[in-house]
Amino acid sequence: PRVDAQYDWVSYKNLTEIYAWLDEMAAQYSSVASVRNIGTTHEGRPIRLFTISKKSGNRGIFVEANIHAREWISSATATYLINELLTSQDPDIVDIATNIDWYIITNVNPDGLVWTWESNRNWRKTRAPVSALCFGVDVNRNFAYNWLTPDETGNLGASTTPCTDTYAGTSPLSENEAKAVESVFANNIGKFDVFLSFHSYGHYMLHPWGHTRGHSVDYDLQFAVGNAFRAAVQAVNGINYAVGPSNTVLYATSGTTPDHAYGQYGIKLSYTIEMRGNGNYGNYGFVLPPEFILPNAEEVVAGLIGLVNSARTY
Ligand code: ING
Ligand code: ZN
Repeated sequence: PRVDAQYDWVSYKNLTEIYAWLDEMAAQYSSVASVRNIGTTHEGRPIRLFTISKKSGNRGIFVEANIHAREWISSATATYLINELLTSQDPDIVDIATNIDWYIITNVNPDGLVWTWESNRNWRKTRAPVSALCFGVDVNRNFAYNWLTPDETGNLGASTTPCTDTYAGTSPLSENEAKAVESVFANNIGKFDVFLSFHSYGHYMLHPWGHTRGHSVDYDLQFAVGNAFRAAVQAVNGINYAVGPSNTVLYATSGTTPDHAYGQYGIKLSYTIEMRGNGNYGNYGFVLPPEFILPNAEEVVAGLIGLVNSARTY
């Protein structure tokens, strides 16, 4: 069900529309939901955290989305998830909404999102000036745990060159967007059992590590729960995600949110979800047509139910 007849998952929404809708949902469901500012971008926009808590004593899941500006499906799916958690009568969704506290940042990178709407649809980073002629830090290379650390093959998985798309910034957590996400971790020590970073594209369910090819201590657990997500996604529309450690399944990275969530804060079930498309059929990559928002969001929410029910067995 929809509270706001003007807001749907048929078209992509801009930042103003998303933020207005978050306000509306927090007001409508004020006994269980709230939205607040957790930081301010270089261009002065708020970074906002939406929380849902229906029962005291719950453990939590922390979701962040659209850290990369052009990955519009990630925030569209995050708002869909919020809507389902607050309005669905489906017993599986009522279960995860009632028995888990949800902390959701739908838009880690508001400046970047506005830039993709107004100037360059393919923009990834923030919009802070970083050198003569260049803008933007890759917030997903700016986190502290093993920041700019090469893997066994010497791959940094990030860049020290300001003008590149994976520029890591001048120091760990140098960017306001990263500081805002960090505040959610730091203010909620021991709260989260699951951390999810929503991205596109490619149909991947990635767990640590990114900064090393070595297996994490919790590899078997991470893979098993990731595989439950994969199976539950596939059951909806047949999309089959690849599951595994991000370094070997996708590519080397350092300073990402899931490595930080796991390495710095001990959240074992930390994942990057690379949603639709796959750059193959129809060549849809970051510019995913809006008719795929709903099928993507539905299968990801089903995947999260599978993930939660798997995690509960460990
Ligand atoms: N991909 C992610 C990126 O930041 C990733 C992949 C993230 C791998 C986190 C490992 C850890 O490059 C996209 N599409 O952004
Ligand atoms: Zn991304």
